[in-house]
Amino acid sequence: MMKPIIQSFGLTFILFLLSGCTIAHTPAQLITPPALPKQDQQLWNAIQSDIPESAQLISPRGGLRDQTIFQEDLDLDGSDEAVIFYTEQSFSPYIHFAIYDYTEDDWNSMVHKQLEGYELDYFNFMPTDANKLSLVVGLAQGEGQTKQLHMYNMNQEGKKEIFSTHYSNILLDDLTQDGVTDMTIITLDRLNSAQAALYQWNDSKSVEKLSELSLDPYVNGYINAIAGKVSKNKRGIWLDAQVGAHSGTSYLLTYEEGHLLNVFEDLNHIQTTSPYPMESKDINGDGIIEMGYKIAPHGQEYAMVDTPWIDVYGQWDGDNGLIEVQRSYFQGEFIIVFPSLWPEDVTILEEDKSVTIHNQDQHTLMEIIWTPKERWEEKEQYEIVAKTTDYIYEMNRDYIQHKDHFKLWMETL
Ligand SMILES: [Ca+2]
Ligand SMILES: [Ca+2]
Repeated sequence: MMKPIIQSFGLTFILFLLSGCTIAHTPAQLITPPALPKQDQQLWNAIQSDIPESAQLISPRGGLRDQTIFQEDLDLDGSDEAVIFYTEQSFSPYIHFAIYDYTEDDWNSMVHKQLEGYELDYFNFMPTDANKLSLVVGLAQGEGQTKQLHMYNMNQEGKKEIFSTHYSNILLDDLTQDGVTDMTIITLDRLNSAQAALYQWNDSKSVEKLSELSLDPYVNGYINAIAGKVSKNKRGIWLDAQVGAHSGTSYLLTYEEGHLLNVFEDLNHIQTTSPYPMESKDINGDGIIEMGYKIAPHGQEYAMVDTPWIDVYGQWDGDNGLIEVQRSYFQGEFIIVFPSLWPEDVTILEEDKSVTIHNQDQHTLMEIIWTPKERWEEKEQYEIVAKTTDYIYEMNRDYIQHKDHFKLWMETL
């Protein structure tokens, strides 16, 4: 009985070290954990003595992911508070929540409560009243169930709920670009209604809805929602939905003159749909989020599963268009990012353990082959570009100048 507990604390302890709240360590230092600064060791002791032995700290699915202990000065009194969430699966499915306050040279439990949810879908801090931090907690009752957002302020009496709503996605950003964090809530009631609503803390000390926008409710669900820079000068949200049997569509939401705007809503000439859904992301590392869609190579419109799809990423031009920033081809374990000088109308020949890309004159632009490790032999015409657990990947030396355009998929994550 003791062993799993020790293991769970051990893992949590490492996550704690990695959480980077107030302590940062390089991986090399983690091999022999250094003594924690006194205040962090005290916090760890306070948590261990406060929560049940079988408790496991949990990290949220969205928001401040990959962390289990959240340290911030919530009330701006100059000393940190610490927030944790935990479950005790063997006793109850509910999530518990605790806040510790650093006073009189030690950590003291300030709030310790059971929450009305089984899964911690989202957690983040949002500056609200006089820049004090509110807690934004998203709880789910289980897969596919309604999710509920609770927003809390801390005061002497403990936590006070200042706002609550059901949601599909929560995005904290500064869409209005006034320097104040705002919150966009996406809600989808499939086949009935879908909305995006933008909220901001206002001078009369409450969460105010600045704008609301109707979205298409005929989608299966959102696979991804990401807020940030969406063009050189504009912040926004790319919302990626799955539609129909397998397709995807993406919406770009921005804030213009006091209103949320669905940028491409009436522009049928812009490709924001894809035969398979793709997640919007900053694909080229320029700090701006791009949306992705798949296209069939020139003349290769085969059955869905047989098509050697090309992934295209487009960046909003800030007006009515998308600027293509990257094309790539993905196969099993690797990605070929197309050099910008390649023509648009390439064809892709997929064979057993080889891929060849041609232009329309049948000139080869790249050739990749792969061989199971145990059968590999050196070949004069090919150069090894990557090795995985099972395969050795080689590129035809005639095209080796594009070596950097071949990437193992794992390395792009
Ligand atoms: Ca404080
Ligand atoms: Ca980008």
